[in-house]
Amino acid sequence: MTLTIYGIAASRAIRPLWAAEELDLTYRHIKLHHAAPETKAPDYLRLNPNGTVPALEDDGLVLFESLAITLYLARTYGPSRLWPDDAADQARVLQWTLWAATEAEPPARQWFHHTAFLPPAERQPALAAAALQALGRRLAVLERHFADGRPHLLGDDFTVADLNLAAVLQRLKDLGGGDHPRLSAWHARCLARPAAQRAFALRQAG
Ligand SMILES: N[C@@H](CCC(=O)N[C@@H](CS)C(=O)NCC(=O)O)C(=O)O
Repeated sequence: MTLTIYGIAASRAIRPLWAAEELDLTYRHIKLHHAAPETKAPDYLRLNPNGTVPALEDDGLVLFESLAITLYLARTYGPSRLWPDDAADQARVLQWTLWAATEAEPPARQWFHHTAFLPPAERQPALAAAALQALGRRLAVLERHFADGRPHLLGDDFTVADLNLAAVLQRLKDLGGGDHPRLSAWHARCLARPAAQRAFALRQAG
């Protein structure tokens, strides 16, 4: 069966789409909108019981959780590319991916919800400000991490850890990234990759 990615590019499906582009994979893209009723219908809930996007099908394997999907694609199709060979580096990929999910994404999401996503009447500026403050501490950690001039999270090579964190911090400029030059340079470097450009261009294509 063809590798299939469910979810429009203007959703967290951008993460597996970007990984698939990095790995030059042939894949089927089902442009399922996250608000579409189909996401809550039995056929789709069999793939992702959460009723959210993305989901992935690959030769009998069904997966949800965007960052688990990118890790799977990197390990399966990218040894020595997105997925490092060395066990210590693999542990660092997991470290930064879990950090992206647990430290960076919750405040980034809270900020987005209370500045753009929720209807204006439901937005709480105090929660948006608290999210930015919480994020500031995390961004400072990253700025210090890049202080030695390393181009990517693990060192010289771009890995799926960079992809995961850069995608989670896709609104870095609005989140205070401008105060962190090395972090901003890393982020720009990741998003300038041809595969990232191809994946994000899918947002324009609908
Ligand atoms: N932790 C999940 C979150 C998935 C998620 O919440 N996706 C959003 C779109 S970006 C969604 O489908 N929302 C629809 C809903 O919650 O009903 C992941 O990373 O895959």
